[in-house]
Amino acid sequence: MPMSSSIHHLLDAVPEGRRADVARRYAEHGPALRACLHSLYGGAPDFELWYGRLLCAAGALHAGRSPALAALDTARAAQPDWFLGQQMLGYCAYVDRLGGDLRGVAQRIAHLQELGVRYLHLLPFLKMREGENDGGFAVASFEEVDPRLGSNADLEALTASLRGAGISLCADFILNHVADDHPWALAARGGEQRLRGFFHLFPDRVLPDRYERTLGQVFPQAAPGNFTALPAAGGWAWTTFYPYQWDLNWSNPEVFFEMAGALLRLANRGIEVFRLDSTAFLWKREGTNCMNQPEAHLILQALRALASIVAPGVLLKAEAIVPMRELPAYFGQPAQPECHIAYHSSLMAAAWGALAEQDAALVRSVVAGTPVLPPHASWLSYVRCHDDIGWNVLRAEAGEGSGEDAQARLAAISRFFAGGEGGYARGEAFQSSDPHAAHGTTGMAASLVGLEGAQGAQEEEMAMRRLLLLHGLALSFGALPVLYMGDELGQANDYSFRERPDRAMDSRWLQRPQLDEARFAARHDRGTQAGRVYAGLRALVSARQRLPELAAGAPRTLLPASSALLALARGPGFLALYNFSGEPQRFMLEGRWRDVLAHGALAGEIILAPWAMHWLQRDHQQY
Ligand code: OTU
Repeated sequence: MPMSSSIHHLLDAVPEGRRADVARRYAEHGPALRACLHSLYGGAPDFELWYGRLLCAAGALHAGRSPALAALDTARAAQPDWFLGQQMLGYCAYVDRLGGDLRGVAQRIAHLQELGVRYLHLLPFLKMREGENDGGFAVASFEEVDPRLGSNADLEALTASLRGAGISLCADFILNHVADDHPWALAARGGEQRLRGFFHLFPDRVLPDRYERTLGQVFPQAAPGNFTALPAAGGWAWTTFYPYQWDLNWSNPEVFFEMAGALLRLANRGIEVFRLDSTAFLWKREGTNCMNQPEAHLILQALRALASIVAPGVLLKAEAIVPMRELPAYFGQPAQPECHIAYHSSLMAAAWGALAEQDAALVRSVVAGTPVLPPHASWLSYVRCHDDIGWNVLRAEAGEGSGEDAQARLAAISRFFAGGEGGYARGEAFQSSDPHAAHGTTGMAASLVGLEGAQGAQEEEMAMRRLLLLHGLALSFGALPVLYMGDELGQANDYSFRERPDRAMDSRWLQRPQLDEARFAARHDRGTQAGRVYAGLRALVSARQRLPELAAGAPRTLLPASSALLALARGPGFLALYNFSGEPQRFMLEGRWRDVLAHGALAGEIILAPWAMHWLQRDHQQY
């Protein structure tokens, strides 16, 4: 279809004053949009009609953008680097645990500002499945906020207040699956053909068994296998995660149409960043693990192109917990961009691994192998999140050099964090009772670094150093760093999930506590553990804000150092040193440096205390 005839579909509903802008954006991103969608769905006989319908809907969705959001679109388009600066800092929390509900979250804005937060990721808050719902990752409606957490009006009020405070709201967009009580799943169960086509449903085990030969398992204990029997409806549904999370069939253009609309309607409520959940799993192909398929990337590129036309202020973030070599694809190509941001889960896992091994080798290998990103894109760095630390992303790095079997090496790390080897950690092995397998580790950061179990001031000091070391790396790596709620106060594991039958089988609940009000109230009191953690973290955040070398795009280099030590330079003017071991480490500085945290001048050989870190800025003063 020639451009001229498609553009009138798009512009029809767009108000006069915004048409030129939208037309210009379509000229820029329309070709990629069409090309991706044509590769995915061009075989359908009514493709042209469908594409026209999609553009009509897109125009109407753009028309639905408020003046404030349209202004944001313009501002972001003029400054596409807005999220890459060293002032950018994220914070991630569950709505109920941070503030009870969305209105309560608005009451926490001052706290977020005190921390320097500019980006708030609220874990799923859309209407969720009744009963078990994987912490909201089983969505029953993309169109309404869960009534327990508030209303759509509350969401719009919250995004407006956050925007006023300079904080962008990030929300999960769970696009791989819906809850089994989502109206689409209910209709499919009831036999409605159109909706059956939204899912991967099978009459018997023939195809499921063939797929299973090459599929992995995300929750091998709590939800083994990838297919769920539907006794009433007959047959089987593809359910990669829990049995009540039905995978959507993205090879159906109607799924794309509905999901793209859902995303853009949420954007019109003021959500600025979408965490695209489980992006790796969107496309199925027999004989593969059904992850990272080329078509999954085409879907994401099409969503990006559509958002760039309709709501260019919006950012897309890939949550693909996959080996590092698979990650660059999630950023796309300069001519066909995909996501703006992607989780660097290899860096996160490697930092924990290095701590367990008291050797920086794993993290060095990840830093060295981290590809340079296209412009206007960023990694997301983090210490902990609501999920487990998945060890399998590190298989390639763990197999390097050591001569040891990668699996055995990762399993040893996993055992360490489960409290083995007489160590300080108080975590658990996730979804694995086999001591030789490494799946994941759960637990709050404070518990994993030994703060929970620390006896006396000396042990607490060492645990605190380990906690700040990990935060220091996340903050200095060159990424959008995201703090996990409770970590700023050194909150420990929450063991109460064991008493709840709907949660007991999933130890990720260990790291999902309520915000501890007592610790929160004591955050400015350095006489308390919470106060000491908070002060240490804030010192790192405020130092970072003053260091343009720590922006996401600035170059990073590894300097030679002893094996336990990570020496990470950011350009010629900044050097971060991290001692991952309990033994002092020597390092030879070239030239004169200033310690930006301890405020002293340094030169020549320095000795890093156990688990100590330094942030150094080159001293240009002449002596
Ligand atoms: C994501 O996670 C979410 O972050 C989890 O909280 C959800 O349970 C899951 O999707 C289903 O919606 O596969 O690519 O190993 O790292 O489940 C990302 C556990 C995922 C998570 C994994 C994950």
